[in-house]
Amino acid sequence: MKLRDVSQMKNRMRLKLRTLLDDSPIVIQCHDTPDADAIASGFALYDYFTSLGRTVRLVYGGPNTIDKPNLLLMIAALDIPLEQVCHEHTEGLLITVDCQFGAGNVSRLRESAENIVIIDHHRQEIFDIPRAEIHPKLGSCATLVWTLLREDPDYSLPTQVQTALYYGLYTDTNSLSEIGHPSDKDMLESLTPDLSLIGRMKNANITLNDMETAGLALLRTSHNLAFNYSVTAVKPCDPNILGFISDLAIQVDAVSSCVVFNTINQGIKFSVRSCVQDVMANEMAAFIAADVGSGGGHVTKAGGFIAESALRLQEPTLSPEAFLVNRVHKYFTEVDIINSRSHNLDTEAMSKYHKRPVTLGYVPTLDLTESGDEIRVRTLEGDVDILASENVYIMIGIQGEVYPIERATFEASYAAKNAPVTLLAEYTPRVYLSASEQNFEILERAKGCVAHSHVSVLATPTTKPTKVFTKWHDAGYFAGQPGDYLVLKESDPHDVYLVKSDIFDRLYEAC
Ligand SMILES: [Mn+2]
Repeated sequence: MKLRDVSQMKNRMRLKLRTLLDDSPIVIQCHDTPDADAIASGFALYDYFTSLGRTVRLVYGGPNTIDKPNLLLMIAALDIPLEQVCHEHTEGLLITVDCQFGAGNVSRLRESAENIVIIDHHRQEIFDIPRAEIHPKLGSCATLVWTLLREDPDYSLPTQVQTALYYGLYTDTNSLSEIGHPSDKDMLESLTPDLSLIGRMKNANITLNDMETAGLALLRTSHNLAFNYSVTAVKPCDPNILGFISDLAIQVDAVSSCVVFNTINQGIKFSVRSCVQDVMANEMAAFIAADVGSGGGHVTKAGGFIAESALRLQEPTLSPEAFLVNRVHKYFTEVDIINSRSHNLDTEAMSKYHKRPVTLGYVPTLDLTESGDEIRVRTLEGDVDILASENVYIMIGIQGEVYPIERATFEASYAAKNAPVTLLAEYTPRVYLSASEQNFEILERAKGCVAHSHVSVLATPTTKPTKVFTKWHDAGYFAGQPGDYLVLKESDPHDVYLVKSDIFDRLYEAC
């Protein structure tokens, strides 16, 4: 199971837009009651296919005609040829964006599921369509479309398309505050949108009704005294209100983490904020949405979406509101917390393993730039800034984790190995050099190496969600799901860490 999952997560797209050019006409469909992200994603693909001379339509279905002022402004100012259709039969290739053909939030424009492509960033709920590019960890579908477009070097994005994609990400991540995925940041830095139009759309987003809804929601916030968290249910309104309320709630003295949510578009949208070290907002958001949606973002600000259809399968009798409140409480009560400096783990019950000689990657910093220059490496876990010097190398772990290492330590611990470096990572770390304004995937310059000695460790699979505060990293913790391995070095029982279940066998073998 695991290897397949990992290959699905690779950030290289399986779908190539060039392979879709034989089908004509092309119909691109947004979800019903489209939002800025769906419109932006559809518009970018529309522009791409029309630039290659194809006949394309951009449509949405459902009874609701777009009436939000920011969306009307977006469509008019960027000249987006979006049409509303009803029960129409469409010929040719049908691409659903920001939604999945057959799901409840998108009108069916086709009897059979033939000749369909899905491009989406929500949790997968449709499994019978082979050409589906679904990446739930991305902040917006716009990011996914941008990644696909970037693979075609002959296409350059017009300013209108750049503006649309920027605004799609902006609105889907609570004004960019809940961005967590490195691809979202890559896109943000590469785009040059029309900022004056973005400014006008920002200020046409919330209605007077939304403002009143926010006021009512604040009155009904519930607070948990034992764990200092608050939960606020908001009536249906613009999702940006959730960010506004949670930014306010987290400033309250007695609130150290908070969740604000409402029901929209076939699911629950929620925002998470935290101001304490033992609750990372992005990890809490992922916990809340586990198995029923997707969540992520920053350490202090995050958000997510729960699909109602997935929820109904798991908890047929529970209201979405009750489900969310239960999950939040579970987050605080059902987690094992291990502090590596003062744990009392039963090492007798753990099994002994050796580290396998796995090829890791490394790059001497002077191979990238001049001494004294700043190197930024973008990883799934965040950006890592390293100062280039003769004595600093960069290590690249098998899951794409990146950290600096002193040259002397490297030479004492590893031997260079002439072998390709392959990562089991959803995102290949990317190097940004400010001095030369270049950026590229780190594997383009990485060399292989293998650890000298076979280190032996004690390990055991976890049975609960687990947070480990390691001795190496004071700023936060590492979080694991049940089944991930708790590992400690035999030579140093205070060196405790977690290894994901899907790569444990690759890295360790039983003694
Ligand atoms: Mn979206």
